[in-house]
Amino acid sequence: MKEKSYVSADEIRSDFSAAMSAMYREEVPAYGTLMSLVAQVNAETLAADSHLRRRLEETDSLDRISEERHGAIRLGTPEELSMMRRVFAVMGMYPVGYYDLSTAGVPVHSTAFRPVGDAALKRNPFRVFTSLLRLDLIADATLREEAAQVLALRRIFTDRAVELVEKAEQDGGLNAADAAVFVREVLETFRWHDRAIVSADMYKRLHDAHRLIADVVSFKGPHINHLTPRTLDIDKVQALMPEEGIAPKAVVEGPPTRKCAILLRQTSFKALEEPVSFIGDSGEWKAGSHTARFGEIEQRGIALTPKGRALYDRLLSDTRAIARPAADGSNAAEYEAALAKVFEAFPDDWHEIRKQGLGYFNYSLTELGRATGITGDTGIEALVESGHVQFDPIVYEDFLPVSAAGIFQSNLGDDAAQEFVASPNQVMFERDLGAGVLDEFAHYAGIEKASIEECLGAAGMAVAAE
Ligand code: OOG
Ligand code: NI
Repeated sequence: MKEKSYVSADEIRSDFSAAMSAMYREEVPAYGTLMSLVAQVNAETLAADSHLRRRLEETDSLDRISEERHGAIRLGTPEELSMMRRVFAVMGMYPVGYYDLSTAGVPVHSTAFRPVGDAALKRNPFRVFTSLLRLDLIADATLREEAAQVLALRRIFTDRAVELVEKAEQDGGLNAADAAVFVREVLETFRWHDRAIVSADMYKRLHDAHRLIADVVSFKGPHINHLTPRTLDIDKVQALMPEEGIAPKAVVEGPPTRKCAILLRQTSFKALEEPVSFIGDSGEWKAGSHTARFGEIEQRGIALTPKGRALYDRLLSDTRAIARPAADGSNAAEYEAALAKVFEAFPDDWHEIRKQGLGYFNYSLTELGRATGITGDTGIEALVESGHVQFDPIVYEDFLPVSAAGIFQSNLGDDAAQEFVASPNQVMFERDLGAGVLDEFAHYAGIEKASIEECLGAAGMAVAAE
């Protein structure tokens, strides 16, 4: 049984997210600039759109937005991944979804650790996109072996962090003092280290094989490589970024600008070239540089059903058949025009999206529904029709593989495009993780279903949801 003195996982997650944000802000000042810009644009958007403000307030989603962010890390070994899963579990974060990025020329596969369940998400939706390096995709066997040896020797978690994870698992939670130490100790794993654990020569060979391999293998730990605040108007932030001295990538990833936001739109600025030092021949440090950390912003829209997602995937691939965004941004206008045109086929009206079963919605009683009560043997559709029940889009909490690949690519540099044979391997990933990843669609469907049942229950009806 849980003792009262245990701190909730939600609270530990919130504290950790805040600590990570403070650390990254200090390490990468442009992140702080981006945060201020996003806060300003969000405030303006809400001031100009009272309907949006009211819906966010009434669905308890307004508070979470100013605190909302995701980060990303890249791990080197199965042991690191499975320990990371246990660390995140203490914070109420679970692996959702499987993303294969080998198709996009990036030798990793990934999941996102995030809270699951409506209440936890409302409290703090902190997520971490977590990739595992796939040494099996490296052609050079000698280099593969050397990289594996370096990775096998490093310890990315402090002893105290591991102890506290074990304690939390055994006791079913952490008290306030332990939780505070846990946050501080786990933060160490995400810290930037400017001293590499390899020589300049080895770094170069890893880098020549793939930039990402050098990033994962050469350092003491999986430094957080970006933290992404959530904006309510990504086009506006993208347009304002240059004024703040930040150059965004040429195109926004994901769907085009729309009235009804769907899924996820993201944009980033290029990774910084930062001074690091490598192990020299006789123990001295040798100066060099490494490029890994960047900034990103995102706007989140409605979670799509499998039918909606299939339509999205088809339209995105149709767009990319017309124009594929070039890394140097030279065809950005052409790509954006094609994207807007092709996506005209995706309804841009909440009623239509709902009617066609393309998105997930959260149902609640309207003022009328609350005032008059509901009688009779009516289903949810009739209640919507009669104005007793309203619906709000459920926010998409996950990621998109094509967008993620675009974000990776823009940070790997234009010369990094590389071909790998597409080889998704969810079975191997889950074995390394030590657990299955959750299915995002089932999760959204569950939230929608619960909201319908609550409406029908509130109406005192035993009618099953249609
Ligand atoms: C992760 C890139 C993917 C996103 O938001 O899609 C990502 C990485 O660069 O490690 O963060
Ligand atoms: Ni990201």
